[in-house]
Amino acid sequence: MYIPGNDTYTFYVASEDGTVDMKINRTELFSNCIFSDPVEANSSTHLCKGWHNFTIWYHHTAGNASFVLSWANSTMSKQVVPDKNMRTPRTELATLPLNAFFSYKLGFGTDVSFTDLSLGDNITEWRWNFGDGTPDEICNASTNPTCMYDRAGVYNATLTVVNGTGGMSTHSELIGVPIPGDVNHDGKLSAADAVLILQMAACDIDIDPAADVNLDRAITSLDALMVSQAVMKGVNDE
Ligand SMILES: [Ca+2]
Ligand SMILES: [Ca+2]
Repeated sequence: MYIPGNDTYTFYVASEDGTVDMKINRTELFSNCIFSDPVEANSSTHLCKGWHNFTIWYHHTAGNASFVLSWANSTMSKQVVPDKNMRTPRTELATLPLNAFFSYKLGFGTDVSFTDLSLGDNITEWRWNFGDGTPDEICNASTNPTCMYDRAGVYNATLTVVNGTGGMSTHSELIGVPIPGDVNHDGKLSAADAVLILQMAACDIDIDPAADVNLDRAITSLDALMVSQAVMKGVNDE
């Protein structure tokens, strides 16, 4: 499901007789929620803008099958989740086709954290390749790994998922890992980077994890000093 912006979202499920189980990013939002009459239940969670793995089971027991999923956030009043926010059309949700997918986030230093967002029934293997020449990381459960790259660069990371019936799906993304300290992202260290890091350290705003040069997970004047020293050394070497 595509979430249009960072916010707290309330999901509403309205159903007739039946049981509903719903997960977002593998976290239960509704767990075996039982409806004995046409009723509505709701649950809230904070979500960031982007694609999220969304799974819903609806077991219908008696009467006319009906199921409606709605949502609301701080700026949007309750409405049915539009089809354009669904990767798979509603009518095809009975069997989930195998679809490898992940998101990633740049962290401190050269850390990149990955989030598995693959969809599909009966996935038996998740095979991560971080594109840096290290062997594939093979898991038999969904994981959200972190890769610490040796150096800055562009890496082609790939996730392959395999299901119990021999199906396979692959998703790749090019990941630009910045040079630690290169906070203006121009591919080199300069005095401008040191100034920006000092501003981050002083004001604690617009924090860029690439500013953490000494990898202590904090942005301080020491990081700016290290960038300055690297720049000075570059000048002296020339
Ligand atoms: Ca720079
Ligand atoms: Ca630091």
